[in-house]
Parts: sequence; structure tokens; C-alpha cells
Amino acid sequence: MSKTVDTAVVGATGAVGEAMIEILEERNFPVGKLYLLASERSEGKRLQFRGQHVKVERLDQFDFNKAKLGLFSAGGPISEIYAPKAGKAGCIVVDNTSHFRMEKEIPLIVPEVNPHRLGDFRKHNIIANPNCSTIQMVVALKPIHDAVGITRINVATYQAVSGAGGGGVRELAGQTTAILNTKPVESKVMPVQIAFNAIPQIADFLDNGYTKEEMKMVLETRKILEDDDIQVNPTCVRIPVFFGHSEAVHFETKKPISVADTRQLLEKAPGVVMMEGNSYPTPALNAAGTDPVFVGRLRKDLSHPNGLSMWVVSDNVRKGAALNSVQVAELLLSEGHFG
Ligand code: NAP
Ligand code: 3JN
Repeated sequence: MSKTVDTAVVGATGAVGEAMIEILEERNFPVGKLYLLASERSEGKRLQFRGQHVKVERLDQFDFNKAKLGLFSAGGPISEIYAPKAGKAGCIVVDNTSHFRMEKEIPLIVPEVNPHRLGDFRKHNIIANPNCSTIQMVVALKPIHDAVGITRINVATYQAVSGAGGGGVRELAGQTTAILNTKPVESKVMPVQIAFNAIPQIADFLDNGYTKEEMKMVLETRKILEDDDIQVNPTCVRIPVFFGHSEAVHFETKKPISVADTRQLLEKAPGVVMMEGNSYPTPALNAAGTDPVFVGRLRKDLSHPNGLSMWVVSDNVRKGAALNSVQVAELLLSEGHFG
């Protein structure tokens, strides 16, 4: 019999957790026993996996000795407590929260970009999954960075409400219905009304005037590309789209590179779908429910001799979170880390 991996999904009832369960099944990951974990609010709820109903259990009562793999997406404070416990019990954790991302001894992995750092997980049995906005950007920039060196990135994001979880999705749907029915609008998840709007704030502001989401893009990009000299200047914007983050990425390179050569690099890049000519991807029509990082509108930046611009779109819940985690688990499996 081929080897199976007993797997715990922490935050199984959330937007990311549900996508993890779906993707484990879709990609035929060899899950042995599946444990679905959430808070006491969801205890006893049933979710489908491979045609069977699996009961949701309480995280705070779970014994991690029972699982070899833990896919965590229940928020930073939960990971802070339970990921080290799981790791010590011999369960390898792939953590979707920001809690461990910038820790030196914990690898921050995008399988298409820096799989060579995976082995660094051994000290704590924890691997961090980057922020969704960072993941799609570095997948597209990696081959260019390897070829000619990227010195500076100026990026504006257009982020879907699903990035704020199930609550974000419900808020956009509810506000849209309310406005179309001339009813008052309530904002609980987003800082202001998101329906028919654009909000240049994702997460809290920091002292430097950037938001936490923006600074994640700066710091995580440097760690993943292993280059602390890369300058990153992000503006993160929430827009009324359900699934799929978009990014206008403007970057400058050390050595000049033509649009044709950049296109060739992107056509060969793992995980990337390069759109032809002037065609472009959109979140609803290309990204939602799919796996690739789509790139379009590649062009020379006419304001800078070594500048290029492109439009990068991907499903934030899949490649930005759940899919990336499952790909990390596949890498662990292929490298024999589950014993
Ligand atoms: P969500 O839809 O709000 O789901 C939250 C999940 O966490 C639910 O399953 C919830 O269970 C569980 N949870 C909350 N408090 C808990 C507790 N005390 N004990 C056990 N489980 C608890 O949110 P989401 O979009 O799935 O995101 C969840 C987290 O994943 C985020 O906070 C973030 O850290 C991370 N995330 C990362 C990315 C990325 O860019 N890589 C993207 C999105 C999210 P109940 O149903 O029992 O409440
Ligand atoms: O808003 C988005 O589009 C992505 C949000 C991600 C997120 C939301 C709440 C907490 C994170 C994250 O993954 O960086 C976190 C967090 O873990 O800090």
C-alpha cells in the first residue's frame, strides 16, 4: 500500500480551510485520516471529503500526535499557541498566518520560487505560507530577478473581499443587495463601505504611513527572493470583487531586458500563464477557481530606461493561500519528510 499522511486542517470551516479540503481532494494528496479542526462554535458540523462527511472537532481538545501534517489557517493568535505544540508533537505545520513569516529559523516558501529553503523547517517543524499578494507577485518576478536582477518594485493591488475571509464575502454580498434595494449599509469587516467602492486600506496603518498588508509585501518579498536590497513600494486596495487579487506591478532591473525576452521567461515560468499580445487576465473570468498566476499587459515602462510594467492576477484563496500550502505539503512528501 502506498504511504498516506494523517492530516489536520486547522480553521477547516473558514474560507481558506474549506479551499484546503477541496484542493487536497482535487490533487489526490494521499491523506490518511483527516481531522477537521475549528473553534467550539463549529464543533459537530460536518464537511465533505472524498464523498464522506467528516465531523469538525475542537482545536483546543485535539492531540497533534495523531497527525503528521497540519495545515493552519485560523489566524495568527491561534497559530502562535497551537503551531509550536503541533510541531513538538512531530506534526509538520504549514502555517497560513503572518505569525511566523519573518522568523529567521522558519522558512517562507513558494514552491515555484524557493523550494530549496524547505529543509529549514526542521528546527521547529513549521513552514510559513506567505501573504496572498506577495505570493502571486514573486511567482511572476522570480524568473526576471534570476535573469537580470530586480532593484525596485512599485505595486498597486486590487484585492478581492475573500482576502478578509467568509465575513468579507458576506459583507460585499449584503451591502450590494442593500444598496440595490435602497437600504442602509453596515460595514463590520471593511473599514468603510466596499460595495461599489475602492478602499486604499487593508489592515491597520503603521507609523510610516503604510498598512500592515503593504509592509508584508515589502518584507516577505525580500525574504523569499533572498535579496534585502530589493526596494518595494506597495499600495494595497480592496475592491468589490469576490475572488482573485490583481496587481499592477512596475519594476526596474539591474541589467536591461526587452519585452520579448521577458515574455519568453514568463512563458516558461512554473505556475505562470502568460497572456498573448495585449490580452489580459481578470479576476472573475480567469483567476477565480483556478490555479495559475496569470500575467498580461507586459510592456516597457516609458518613464524609465530599465523599467517594465505588467498586470498579475491570481485566485487569492487558492494560489494565495490553500493551494500554496498543499503544494508545500506535496514538496514535503516528494522529499520524504513524512518518514
Ligand atoms: P475565516 O473565513 O474567517 O475563517 C476563520 C477560521 O478560523 C474558521 O474555521 C474558524 O472556526 C477558525 N477559528 C477562529 N477562531 C478559532 C479558535 N479560537 N479556535 C479554532 N479555530 C478558530 O478566515 P479565512 O479567510 O479562512 O482566514 C483565516 C486565517 O488565514 C487569517 O486570519 C489569516 O491569518 C490566514 N490567511 C492567510 C492568507 C494568505 O494571504 N496566505 C489569506 C487569507 C487568510 P469557526 O468556524 O469555529 O469560527
Ligand atoms: O486581505 C487580504 O486580501 C489578505 C489578508 C490576509 C490576512 C488576513 C488576516 C490576518 C492575514 C495574512 O495572511 O497576512 C492575516 C495574518 O495572518 O496576519
